[in-house]
Amino acid sequence: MIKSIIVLSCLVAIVSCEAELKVEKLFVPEVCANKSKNGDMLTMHYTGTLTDGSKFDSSLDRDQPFSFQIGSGQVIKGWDQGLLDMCVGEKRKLTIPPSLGYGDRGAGNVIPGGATLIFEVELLDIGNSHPTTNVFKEIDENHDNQLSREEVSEYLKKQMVAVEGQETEEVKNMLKEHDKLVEEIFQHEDKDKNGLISHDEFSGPKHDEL
Ligand SMILES: [Ca+2]
Ligand SMILES: [Ca+2]
Repeated sequence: MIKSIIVLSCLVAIVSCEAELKVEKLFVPEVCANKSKNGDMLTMHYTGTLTDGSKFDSSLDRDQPFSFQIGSGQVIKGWDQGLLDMCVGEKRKLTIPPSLGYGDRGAGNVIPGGATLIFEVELLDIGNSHPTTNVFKEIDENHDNQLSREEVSEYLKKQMVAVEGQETEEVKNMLKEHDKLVEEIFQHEDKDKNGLISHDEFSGPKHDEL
């Protein structure tokens, strides 16, 4: 009787041990003013592999970072738990048991059921939880409730760099086309053609609460 209880508790221990998420810090930047917490919008690069080393997905191959809100169930549990308290620029290796990944079902035809997932991730940016609220206010540097060409231009440049994180061909082309883009925006938004986009004219998100 006692023997079987010990065996049972050992089994439980093995199961819970296997179900543990492993987080290895591969790189931690010296300067870290802000650490990720639940509700933050995180922008990451990641590469996911199975335990046999085969790669099933990587944002690097697409050259397109991935953004999501942490702690809201948008991603697998292993990510929600394993990417907390992380600095911008930090790199981690997550070893995620199936219970915190895609479970017994797997995902698509790339992740078999019961797979342990290994992710190498880099945190590129931590944003606030409502990145789309009041873009007008964000663009309006001098708070005069009008958007000038300079303000729109600066904002677009910031967005491009923030999204890509680095100067890719795409960003270079966009920067080249940048003046044209600003003109297009003004043609569309500056209804009375006075060279400024007023709060009423602006068609993007401009309210504090959606
Ligand atoms: Ca302004
Ligand atoms: Ca106007």
